[in-house]
Amino acid sequence: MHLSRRSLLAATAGLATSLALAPPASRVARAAGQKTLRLATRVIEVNGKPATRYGVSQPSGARDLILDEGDTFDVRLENGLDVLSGLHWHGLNPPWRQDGVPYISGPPVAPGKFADYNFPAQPAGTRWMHSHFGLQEQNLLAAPLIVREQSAIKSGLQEVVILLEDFSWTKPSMIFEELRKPKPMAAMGATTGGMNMPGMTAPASSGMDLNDVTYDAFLANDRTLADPQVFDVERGAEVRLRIINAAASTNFMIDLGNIEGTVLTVDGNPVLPMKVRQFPLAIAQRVDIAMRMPPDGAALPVLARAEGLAKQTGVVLRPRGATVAKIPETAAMAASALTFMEEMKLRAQQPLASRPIDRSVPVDLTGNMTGYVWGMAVHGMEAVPVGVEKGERVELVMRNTTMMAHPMHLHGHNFQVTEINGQRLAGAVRDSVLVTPMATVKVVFDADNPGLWAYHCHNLYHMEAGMFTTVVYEGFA
Ligand SMILES: [Cu+2]
Repeated sequence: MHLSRRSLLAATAGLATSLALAPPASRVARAAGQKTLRLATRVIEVNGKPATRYGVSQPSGARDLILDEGDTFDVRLENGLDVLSGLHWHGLNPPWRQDGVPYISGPPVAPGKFADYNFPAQPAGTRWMHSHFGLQEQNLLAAPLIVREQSAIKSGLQEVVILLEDFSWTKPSMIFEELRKPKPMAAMGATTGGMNMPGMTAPASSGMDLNDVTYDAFLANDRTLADPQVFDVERGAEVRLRIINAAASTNFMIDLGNIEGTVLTVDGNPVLPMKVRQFPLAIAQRVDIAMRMPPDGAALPVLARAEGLAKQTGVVLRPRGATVAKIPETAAMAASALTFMEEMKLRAQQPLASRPIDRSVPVDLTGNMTGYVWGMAVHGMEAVPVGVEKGERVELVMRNTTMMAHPMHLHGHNFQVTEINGQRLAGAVRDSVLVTPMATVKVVFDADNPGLWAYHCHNLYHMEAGMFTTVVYEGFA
């Protein structure tokens, strides 16, 4: 673990370990109405070969945890793995002790033990859950967590949940080790151990670096386009897609082909309807898109292309009787780099109340590929937390000083995007925003959930290499 993160954790370790989240295991009965999630290994098939990976499922075998708006999040998490683990409820705003981040909100869950969670399942929308322990997320320990909006329930639309992931046959620890090996400038651009060096996937002149890791496959609901999931839908019906980017370090471009869909929410939060055929989905982000099946009854693919690459994954929507054509895993053209074009157009349907900013915090995103060292400098200082007081309107001014894009995620709060590269906007309410190379993005949030919250880059390897800090309320440090 990176030094800055370790020193940060040292400051809070005493607090975190003294407050056990769950009572002693095996002596406590399961409460009525409680749902059980179990972490265990599972075998999936990737391009004809079996892969043993982590996973989460319910006693029914279901992967997706689906609740209704207004429900209580009443969950027992059992760790059936032989390693310390846990799940974070990404996009929900629980009390901080139930956020599922080891050593920040509480201890990890030991093998054979469990932890109980009980809080209002809010805000409603497309959320997800994933391990926040080490590199387990790259081991596919992630799943959809949907709190269906009353409006979605009433609409009666069929819902199609798509979880996107990046897959490698190489162990996550090996991928990270390879990334951290010193890279002499002369070797830049040469392929080393399956890693992409700067310049490999972006025009040489831009100096931008899109992908650190070369993946073996991209998955949609654990499957590749060699054998995609096929959803049965009604001819001409309107369908609500809930798409989740659960990849460890891949941004995607969602591609609806010739069909125009309507963006309903981003990161689970309603936006003014926006018509799209393509939509960028950075790591950890979600988008809900309503799309109508064509009257001719043809099957439709919903595709996701990895940023900077022609490789794609996806699912198929199939009306009764339609034939499903084979979809190539490589598109005709590479997806371009994600930009702010769509983000600039998004408008929150429920913007934050208008009020002055009480605290503006400069957060520089720092690092370089040569040493694979990443960081967050708060008020110009590395390895210090963002201090806030309850009741404040807080602005985070994220300035990316690097040539990579960083999907920045704040726990326990949803923020509103208010400025991109100097241009003011009443942008989307989100929990994860992509800050492209050398860009500055401002977001605001209301400090209404006291505690100690993770605030980090959601590129798993950037986070592991130090791009991680906390938001700490007065009285909680
Ligand atoms: Cu990053």
